Amino acid sequence: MTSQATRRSAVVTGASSGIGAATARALAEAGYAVWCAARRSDRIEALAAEIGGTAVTCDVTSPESVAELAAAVGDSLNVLVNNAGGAFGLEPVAEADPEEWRRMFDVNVLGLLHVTQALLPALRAGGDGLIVNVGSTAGRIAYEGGAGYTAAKHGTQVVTETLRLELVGEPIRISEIAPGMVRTDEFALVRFEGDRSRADAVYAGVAEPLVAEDVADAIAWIATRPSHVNIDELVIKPRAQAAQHKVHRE
Ligand code: 8X3
Repeated sequence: MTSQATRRSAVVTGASSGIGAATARALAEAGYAVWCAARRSDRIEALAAEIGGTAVTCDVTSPESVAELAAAVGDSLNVLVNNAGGAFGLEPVAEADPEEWRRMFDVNVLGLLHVTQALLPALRAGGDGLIVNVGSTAGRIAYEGGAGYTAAKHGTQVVTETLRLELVGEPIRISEIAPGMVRTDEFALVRFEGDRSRADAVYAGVAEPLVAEDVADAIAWIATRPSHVNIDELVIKPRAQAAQHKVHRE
């Protein structure tokens, strides 16, 4: 067992549920000391206790809150998983609520910016850094009703590419993982403001959507490649999803 002092460290945002919680578990399993960051303290405290990590209550949309995360993490960090994000609403452009778009840009793009800016010094100091941004297939395509979310996730994608250009020559790898259909407890439920039947309809008839653990496993794989290997982007979908609109339903 590696001692705490020499263990590689990771921060996972949005660690209170879904892909974030599963990623925190997968990285702990891979030997990382994991900082579990999210707004819901009770959930991340339980998770941190389970995996031997540390909980830090953090709202990525608040620079002050993110500064507290950076202060807790300290001088050195190896892996940052910018996972906090989400979709709100599915209205066509003609009827979309600008406030929902603002919230989506806030969490999926500006949140990523705040956390990345705050933790870059520690990633540099760690000497072998990795940033994994959790994007989406929604950052590759367009679909009806999705413009606010797809615009935000295209933002995640382009910020990732830009960062890779800007940091070349530094000991920091930059990756994006872009999941398609992943059945988590909250993603669709949050999108439809708790409407269970609309949320369930997203996955109706799909025998095996991805689950959070599938994505977490891929993130842990990215993190455990040798330091000179940068996985630029990894698109991951269930076998039943050939393309955004081409989903096999039984
Ligand atoms: C989630 C994928 O298809 O709901 O990031 O936009 S989708």
